[in-house]
Amino acid sequence: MTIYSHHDADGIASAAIAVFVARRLGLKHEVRIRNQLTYEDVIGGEGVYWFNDMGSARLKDFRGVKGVITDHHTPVIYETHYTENGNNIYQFNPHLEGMDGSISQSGSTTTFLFSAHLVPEVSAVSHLPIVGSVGDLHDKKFGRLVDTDRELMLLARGMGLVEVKEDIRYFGRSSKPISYMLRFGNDPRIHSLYDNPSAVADFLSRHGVDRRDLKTLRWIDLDDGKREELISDLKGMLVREGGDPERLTGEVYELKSEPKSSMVKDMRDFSSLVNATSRKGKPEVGIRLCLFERGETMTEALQLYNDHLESLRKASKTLEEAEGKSVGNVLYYDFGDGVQNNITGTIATRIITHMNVPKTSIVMVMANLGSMKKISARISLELSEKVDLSLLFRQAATSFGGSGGGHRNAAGAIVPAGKEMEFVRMVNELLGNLVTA
Ligand SMILES: [Mn+2]
Repeated sequence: MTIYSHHDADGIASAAIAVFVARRLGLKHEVRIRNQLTYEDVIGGEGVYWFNDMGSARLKDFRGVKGVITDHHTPVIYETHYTENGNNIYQFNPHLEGMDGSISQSGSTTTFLFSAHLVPEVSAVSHLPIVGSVGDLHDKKFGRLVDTDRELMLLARGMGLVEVKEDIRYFGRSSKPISYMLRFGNDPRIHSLYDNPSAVADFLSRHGVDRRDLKTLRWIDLDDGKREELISDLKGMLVREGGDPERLTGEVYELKSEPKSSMVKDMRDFSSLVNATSRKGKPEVGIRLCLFERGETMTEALQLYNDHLESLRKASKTLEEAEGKSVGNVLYYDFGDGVQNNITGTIATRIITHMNVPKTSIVMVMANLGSMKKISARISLELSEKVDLSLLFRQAATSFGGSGGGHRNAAGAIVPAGKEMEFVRMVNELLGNLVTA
């Protein structure tokens, strides 16, 4: 069996579930992790294929493939059994059930649901859908996982794999010092602390944190009482600034098997570690982490994580110097060869999260990919209520001989190099038609 999967945390968690299933069934298997499926990838050969967290957007390009797609990206064909063009494919996707795959059911949740029918013992890795769901930010809108993602989270809790807590939802509870967490915590943003290290230091020493511990003390090192004290002060600040204090706290998930000292005790931290292994070209390390390997695997993963952070730091430097250009409601950055072409999505997320982009804009980040241009885009949750970015991207990209798709609020495309400006103009026009319609 050939297992294909997407290159982010959701894809790696899905691949790990598929590997678990293949091992249980005694199937020989090979794993291929992709940023985007190539035309060769979707031409079937000998044996069975299993596409995870990808495939649905490309079903029309499949030829002679036997196998299964477990995905949550917007499909091009709404059929569970697809037999055209010599294919024999079973497609499982929440969109076929009338659910929104961008919030209710991640790729790894879909892979897990399918797997549970084949191999019930897969519940031994029921923490993995959480890794994928939080990796895809499915807990962002409501401050907790919902719908099918939630059902599997409750299963993992029942299996004793994870613990669910009500706590602060800023990123880095176990991987970053509190000083970093509060400095860059952004949802909701506390203006008097945001990107203001001395204000953060004052805040923490007011609460009895020794200045010498500022660079090391993590949120999960604090006892419950201290955490509550900080949260109530932070909420007070939000109230005074006219922010939304309710958004500060919500559900967080912890891996029970990790010691408290672990930097990936918090599952969003775990998910970003898994993501980093893949972005740095070693997804097999992430898959092994997902399947409970530690020791040298963890050491290697942490090294890859540091390398990944370094790439992101370089990218944000490039970003600081770069100037976004606008065409109508599209704000785009073309980095050419200046950034790794598999982190354009990460950069686009960063721009829409941390820079003051109008809620009506589409943010696009471009990088070179051989003779093609890789384009990642994000829109605000508000705009995604009105517009499905995955459809815009697919329509525009295919009209230039490229491919595109994704989710309502996050999408990507690959178009022939030189066509990117026409692509930008077309997306802006399609957006205009939809918003004014
Ligand atoms: Mn996904």
